[in-house]
Amino acid sequence: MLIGKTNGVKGSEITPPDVYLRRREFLLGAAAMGLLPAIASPAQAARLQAAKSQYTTDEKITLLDDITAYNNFYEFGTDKTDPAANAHTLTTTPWTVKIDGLVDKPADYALEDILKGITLEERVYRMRCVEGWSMVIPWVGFPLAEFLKRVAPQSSARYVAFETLKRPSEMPGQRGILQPLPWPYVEGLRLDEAMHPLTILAVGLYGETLPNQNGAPLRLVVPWKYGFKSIKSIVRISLVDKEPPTSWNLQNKNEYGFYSNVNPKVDHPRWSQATERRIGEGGLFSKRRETLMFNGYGDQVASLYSKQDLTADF
Ligand SMILES: Nc1nc2c(c(=O)[nH]1)N[C@H]1C(S)=C(S)[C@@H](COP(=O)(O)O)O[C@H]1N2
Ligand SMILES: [Mo]
Repeated sequence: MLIGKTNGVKGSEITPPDVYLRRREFLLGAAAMGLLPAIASPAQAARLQAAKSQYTTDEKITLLDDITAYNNFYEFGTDKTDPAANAHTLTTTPWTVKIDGLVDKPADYALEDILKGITLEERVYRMRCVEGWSMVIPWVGFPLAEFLKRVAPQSSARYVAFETLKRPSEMPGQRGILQPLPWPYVEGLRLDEAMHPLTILAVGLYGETLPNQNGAPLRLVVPWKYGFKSIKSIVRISLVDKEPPTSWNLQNKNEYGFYSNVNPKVDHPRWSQATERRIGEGGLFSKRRETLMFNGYGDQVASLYSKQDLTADF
């Protein structure tokens, strides 16, 4: 994975947390009154709940301007600032997600139909990039398990494969001669990981519709794994019986495994994974934080891997 420039974080255009909180109150209120068309539809927005639960960290939330200005989304370029500069060209309506493979209800689902009857929740998750930085992001989304149950996986299904849009006309990173990854971007989870209550599909952040650079209109969020597992702008979800290919593993199998659980004790071949830099915390010279096993979600997910050697299954 390319290590991009580290000086792209904007500190000037900040949204102070108290302004965000007030705005969020407003947004949730507006949503309840049906005034907010931002998240999918007013009816959806009305169901948005700010859930305080075991799935929400109370760590300081990263500023909106950092979450939307410092991104990885190689379809729009490999620099951290490229997605914010280029992703506005992506058309996200209409949006269809193909569900296929080992399911009883395969279909091309319109995003609105996926969201029908679903309660959106806000969940504040720590996110850790394999490159050594982290953020705390207030996602708006719903458990992937809820949607998977609706499409009825067959008993032979063992894994879930995900695919991002491939549309070179709107994705400059997919044009030209030198491309950093094979397209479409693909990812995968074991079925038990996909069904885990921490695993969500996100449609928004900071109480608003997902910005394009963060993976609009629908992206996966798996907070105990390195960021690249959280695939953006999903157009296909397939239930399969074998471990599916994943983009970074295809690009370099010695550096990126299928599991990619955050693990301070298993270093990347070219750098340590023991510490991280929290985006927004005083820039390059501020103290790095210790990285936590499973990104701090060990109590909830360690049991999924009790029979595995995580040095071999990295
Ligand atoms: N389709 C797609 N999904 C992707 C990526 C990508 O390049 N393309 N980058 C991944 C990586 S490496 C990270 S760290 C996260 C970043 O998500 P964020 O920009 O919302 O913080 O998205 C992940 N999902
Ligand atoms: Mo990442």
